[in-house]
Amino acid sequence: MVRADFVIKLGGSAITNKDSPLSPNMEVMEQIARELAKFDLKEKKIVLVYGGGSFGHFIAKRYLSKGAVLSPKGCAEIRAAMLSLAKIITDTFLKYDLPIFVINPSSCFLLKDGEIEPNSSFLIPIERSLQTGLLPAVGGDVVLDSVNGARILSGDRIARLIARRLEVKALIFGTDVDGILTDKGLLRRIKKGEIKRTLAVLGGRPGDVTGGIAGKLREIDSYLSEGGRLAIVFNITRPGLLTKILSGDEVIGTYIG
Ligand code: IP8
Repeated sequence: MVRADFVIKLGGSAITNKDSPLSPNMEVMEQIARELAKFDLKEKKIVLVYGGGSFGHFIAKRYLSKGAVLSPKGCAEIRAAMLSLAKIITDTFLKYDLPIFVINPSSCFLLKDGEIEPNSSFLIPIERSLQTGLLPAVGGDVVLDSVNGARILSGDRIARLIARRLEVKALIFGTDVDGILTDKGLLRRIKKGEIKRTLAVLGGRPGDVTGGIAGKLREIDSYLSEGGRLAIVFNITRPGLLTKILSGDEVIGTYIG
């Protein structure tokens, strides 16, 4: 069985400029690459998942109808936007000698009315790439659905599924905010049984087709119910925090589990 140490979700709000269509946040991407490059990936097994940000969400908004992407042209355009983002991430990480290896999500997952079809996830390429010393990366994307044609599969869901399968030490969500924020401020710790109560007091972010922070927390809830150990939500745009987490240190953020 293949195990990994961490699944890190690179939030679209961190690695792109969310208010500016098709605009990568190069400063943050470079900083993340610099921090990851400090680690020996043969020893620390990491899977990256990236969100759509101003690439995927910007295009998907035009084509979504009740959660489905009905137009073939829409599917192709969303894919194209996510491929552009994948290329930018790849080129940036390669500058730091990171052996990033982007894997196509629609070859790993199939949906049935928005849910992953039982026994249809094909994660062997991710496992093999880890064994080969690569840094596998999968993005949220448009994925084929046997009922609706195609739907958006969020990076948060992908991150949860991969983290469970590889039994990671922590499922890490790098965002552009300090963690789970309510009107009372930052929640430093959420116990497994408190997630539903927290969800009731959360607001959403406009322009996100996959549920924003509440969607993230729902995935974390499922992840922990399925036996996952720990999820961390933190601000990956703050230099040094990713390095600390990967080194086993605690940082400002929300620890859930
Ligand atoms: O940003 C959604 O992934 P997320 C990707 O992780 C698209 O929710 C294509 C909108």
